[in-house]
Amino acid sequence: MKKKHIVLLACAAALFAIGFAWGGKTCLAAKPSALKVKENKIVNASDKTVVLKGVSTHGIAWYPDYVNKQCFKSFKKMGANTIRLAFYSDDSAGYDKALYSKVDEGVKAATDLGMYVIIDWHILSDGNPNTNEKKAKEFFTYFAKKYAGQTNVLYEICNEPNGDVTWERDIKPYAEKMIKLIRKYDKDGIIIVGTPTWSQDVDVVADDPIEKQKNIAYAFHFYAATHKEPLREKLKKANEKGLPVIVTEFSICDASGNGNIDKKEAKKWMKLLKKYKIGRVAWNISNKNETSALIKASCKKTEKISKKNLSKSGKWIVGNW
Ligand code: IDC
Repeated sequence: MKKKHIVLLACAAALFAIGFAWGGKTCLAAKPSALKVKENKIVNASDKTVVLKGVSTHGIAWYPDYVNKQCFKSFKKMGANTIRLAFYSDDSAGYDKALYSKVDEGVKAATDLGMYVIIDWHILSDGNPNTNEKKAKEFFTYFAKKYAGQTNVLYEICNEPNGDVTWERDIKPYAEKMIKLIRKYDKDGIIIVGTPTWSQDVDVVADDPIEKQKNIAYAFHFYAATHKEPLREKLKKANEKGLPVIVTEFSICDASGNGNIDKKEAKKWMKLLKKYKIGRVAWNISNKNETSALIKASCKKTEKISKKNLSKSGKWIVGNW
């Protein structure tokens, strides 16, 4: 072979290798790796910790227009790898089976973008998860059947149990039923279980976690202007006891979703979450006139949102998460 040919061959091989690596990379970007729970961490197939960082929709009954690919892409560009789709469970809060198709749209948009997506059964005014159990079963049968094997989908089975509800008597038995139901279809997807007192009492759950099940994590929520050191203590205790926790909802204002921002407390929260490599999903994708809305009230866009369209809380969050 002539020297010229060897050089040509080497160039072709190099180009092929570059193309292959690039193709591999785009492939990886399009398909987030499957997750599992290992000890108190969310990890990928190679046991590397994955920090879920993202944004939650508002109730999709009220703000359906933000459930679209261009909107989610805007947040991806600002660092999000996760979308949470909040489906309120109570009739008084917009429950409507016709909205299943919105969840499907949201899952597709997130999947096309290579993002993780949490399907959230958003109990709130119905404080006890058992209140709407029948509807929950119908909901998770539909979605677990549909997304079994789709590794970027996570199920959150009861947003925030509250009121006269205990872990042992109400939430744990509900969770065991839902896990059994979801596992009929989806054997591996991560299931996130809400915890007592608006998903705050992870310390209580850490003493009595669900057993003999894999890929179970627990929800922990905070609003920095209301929840401070005493709540961080609960998270620290749960973490020490080995409970896998994901912050599926937080903001830096008060627990009403409105009021003042507390940046000092917010910084303390972020420091702790980063230390523990705990995932965090910010409430909420809307331009509602409330502090927790991530988009400015004056911005009417529902896609191609940029940093300058964000509210004060939105700007702080994407700059500090
Ligand atoms: C709030 C919304 C608000 C809405 C209210 C009732 O921000 O616009 O009117 O719900 O549906 C939660 C809940 C979440 C709340 C949020 C702020 O999970 O649904 O959203 N919050 O109050 N837990 C703690 C705070």
